[in-house]
Amino acid sequence: MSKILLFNPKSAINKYRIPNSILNIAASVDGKYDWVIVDGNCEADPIKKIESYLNTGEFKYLGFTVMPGPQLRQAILAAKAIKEKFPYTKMIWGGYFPSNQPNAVLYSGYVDFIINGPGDHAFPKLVDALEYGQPFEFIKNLIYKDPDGKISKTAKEDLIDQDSLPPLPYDKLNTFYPITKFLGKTYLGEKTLAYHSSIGCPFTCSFCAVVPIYEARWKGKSAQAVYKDVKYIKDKWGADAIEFHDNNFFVSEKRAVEFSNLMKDENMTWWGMARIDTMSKFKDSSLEAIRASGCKIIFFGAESGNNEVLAQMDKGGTQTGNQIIEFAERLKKFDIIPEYSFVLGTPAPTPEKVQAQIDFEIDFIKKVKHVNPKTEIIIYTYSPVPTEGSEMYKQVLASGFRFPQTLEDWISPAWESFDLRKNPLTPWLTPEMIDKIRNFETVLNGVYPTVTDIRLNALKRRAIKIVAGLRYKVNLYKYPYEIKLLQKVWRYRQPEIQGF
Ligand code: B12
Ligand code: SF4
Repeated sequence: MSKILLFNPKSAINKYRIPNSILNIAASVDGKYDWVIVDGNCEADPIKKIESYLNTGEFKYLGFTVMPGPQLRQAILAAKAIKEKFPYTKMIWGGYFPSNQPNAVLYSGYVDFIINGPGDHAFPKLVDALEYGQPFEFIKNLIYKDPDGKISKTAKEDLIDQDSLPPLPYDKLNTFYPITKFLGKTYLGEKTLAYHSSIGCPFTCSFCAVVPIYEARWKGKSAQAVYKDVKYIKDKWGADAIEFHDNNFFVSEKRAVEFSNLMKDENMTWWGMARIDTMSKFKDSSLEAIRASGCKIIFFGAESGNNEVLAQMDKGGTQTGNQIIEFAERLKKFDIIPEYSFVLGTPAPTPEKVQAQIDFEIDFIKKVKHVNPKTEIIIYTYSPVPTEGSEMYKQVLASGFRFPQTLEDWISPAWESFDLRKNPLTPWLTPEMIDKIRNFETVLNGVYPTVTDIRLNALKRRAIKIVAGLRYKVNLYKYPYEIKLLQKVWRYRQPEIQGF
């Protein structure tokens, strides 16, 4: 029986995380097929490592997980090199990038199949079909190129009951790379575990890459199952903190509270992502239980303080500008730090309106900081996501903006910056507008350096704060070279580029 090689192309600069995407895929074939994992984050030369496995002649199936940005770059380089040297291998890509950009991926000529969304059932079924020469066209969550060159997508599978999934093969991963290598030091703890407890999201924000794949669906593991996994890693490898990588960890108040109650004596610190409107409805007792269990900081996509822009983004739910401010204030009482991300630079009919909107958000962010100075602010420049059918998508196309067509285009330097949400290439944003956003961010980060940067000590924070404080008070953001210099010298961390 042929073997399977699973590859996690390099995605993190220095903080390794458990490669959950391919670990889930490994779990789906564990015990049935022999598999190995190559993690680009842990290998100096991952292509050489992959070749060393393929040279044995035992491997036929290659599974790559791919998200946009630098991970895509290594995925392309590796896929090209491997397919040229080992043309008989079947190259299968999964993850957000191929699911959302199937044409560019399949027309590249070196990817054979895409798993569209969850691969827990689709991947083993596809490998079985290829291994035994059976038809694959009826397997759900699949995208492939027909013999006539047309791209075909099969039906989407209902979201799988997450508790029915096989356990993650942590012990086997540990034979390739020590698990402790993935339990990094963060502001949450000395050994931070990355865990994914639910899939999808019930909302349909028009800028979000989760929407076309999950179509407003969400499924979570039970609190008990999550607790069991966390406890296993804690007891076996000493994890003392958790980053929940779910798109929306707090969809269910009941699950969040149940989990918190299970965790309360574990002495672990944790973090997760949520929506402001959902959590605003949580009872005080729930927020207390969540904090008491070690949840110190929660990430919220605030996006905008302007209700019209929230509607334009199809933020859904009931989120409003007032609610964003009130909730930041409410969380103070529970000693939970809100980490708010804003998206500046959304399209508007005239350049004046685009500029006015940016100025509005800057003022709004200052109001949030005023009611709760501990609020962490992350500023993104709006980068369109091809969510066909949404109002925002229509506006984006009408402005003349076009997405790249080939895989090579996606990794051109300009598009890489786009993926990192730094240089959006959008026609309605002038260089001056982008400068204003970035300069405000520099000054804001100077006045309120992020708590997530464990390299900045109190003295350095204070020095930067004094320099930036004056500018902040008088709204003078242009040319903040002195702050940039200090941040460069002390290597300021940027969560919006490096990921959380
Ligand atoms: C962890 C994570 C990271 C980590 C890297 C993780 C790693 N592998 O080392 C870090 C923090 C480094 C990171 C960075 C970035 N990330 Co990121 N990241 C995530 C996150 C939160 C979780 C991914 C994960 O582990 N999921 C757990 C697994 C179980 O789920 P999954 O990946 O969906 O896998 C399932 C299916 O997709 C499929 N599948 C996935 N891979 C494969 C492979 C094969 C072979 C098969 C068959 C199937 C398959 O099957 C799996 C099981 O069902 C996702 C959001 C999310 N919740 O998924 C964003 C996400 C993937 N990231 C995203 C982005 C944009 C980035 C950045 C480019 C930008 C940024 N500022 O965050 C940077 C890039 C920086 C860099 N240097 O590369 C976006 C992608 C959006 C898009 N347009 O496609 C996401 C969706 C977040 C978002 N909502 O915007 N990220
Ligand atoms: S709430 Fe968050 S994850 Fe859900 S659709 Fe909106 S942006 Fe995406």
